Amino acid sequence: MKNVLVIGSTGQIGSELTMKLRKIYNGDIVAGYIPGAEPKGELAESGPSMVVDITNAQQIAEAVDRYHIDTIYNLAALLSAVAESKPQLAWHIGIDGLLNVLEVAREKKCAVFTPSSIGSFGPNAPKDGTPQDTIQQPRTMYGVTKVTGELLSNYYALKYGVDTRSVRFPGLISYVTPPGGGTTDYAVDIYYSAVKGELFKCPIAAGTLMDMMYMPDALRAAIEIMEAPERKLRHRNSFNIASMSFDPEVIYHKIKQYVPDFEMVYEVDPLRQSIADSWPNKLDDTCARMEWGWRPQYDLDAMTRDMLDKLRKKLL
Ligand code: AKB
Repeated sequence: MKNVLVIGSTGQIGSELTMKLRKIYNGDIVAGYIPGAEPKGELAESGPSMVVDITNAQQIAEAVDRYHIDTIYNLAALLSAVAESKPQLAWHIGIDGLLNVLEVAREKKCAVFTPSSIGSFGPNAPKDGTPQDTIQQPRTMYGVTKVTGELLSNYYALKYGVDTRSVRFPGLISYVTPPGGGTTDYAVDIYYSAVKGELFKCPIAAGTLMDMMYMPDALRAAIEIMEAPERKLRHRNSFNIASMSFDPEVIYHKIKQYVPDFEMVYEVDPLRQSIADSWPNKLDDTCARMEWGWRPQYDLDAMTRDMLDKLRKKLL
């Protein structure tokens, strides 16, 4: 049995992860949300939920006590482009919030998962085959909070024995809950345009490679890393994980194989482009493969077929 608190349960990852955790564990999987982002539908009906604002340590502690929580998934964050326009808020949620989670976890002996990102690197890291352990000098507030989060989580593991673990997520692609304010969001939006028969205006320039991943693989990674035997882990925060890397031309032509009339033009957004230019082209995920058996299941073709199929059912 496992009792899990998901903070940020109605966001892009949280909404799907909470449902998946409820399917595999028979304890209480608590959907933590902030007012204005209440769970709806199946997410609201299939298990407990309560207001848990990550910036409020008391609310986190109350949820942990009430449901005898043993694991916290901390998914509260601003995505990269939004974080650049609200850097103080990004820090407050990403780092002050994480400190609240870690303190509650220390006192109440919970394990903690806090995602990092490909955004935790920066222009000085090797761009191709970006190693697990390398220079992390991001120039975005998003990246700064991600590196700080990795270090802080490792500190709590070393100093207090808190079982903190995480992965560096690539851009995540899903047909369920849209992302908001990320640099990689174009790779989700492009499928919506293709299915709706609309011209897609791509905010990222041709030739810009970024790691991407289909949501089912990302959810599996978030669960498998927390279930991995601790003795096998040489790293904790955070593991590189990867499944595919492409630029807008590659995904456009892949979609066109299945939607021949689909058209795309470029309207590059300077903010998102500058962020993307500072990120890796492709991560090396050897350590995750060796230490806890990470293996992606979806490549670009399998993801594209599934996205188009699911979005047609959802939108048409
Ligand atoms: C973003 O684009 O901000 C995120 C990420 C890669 O961390 N999807």
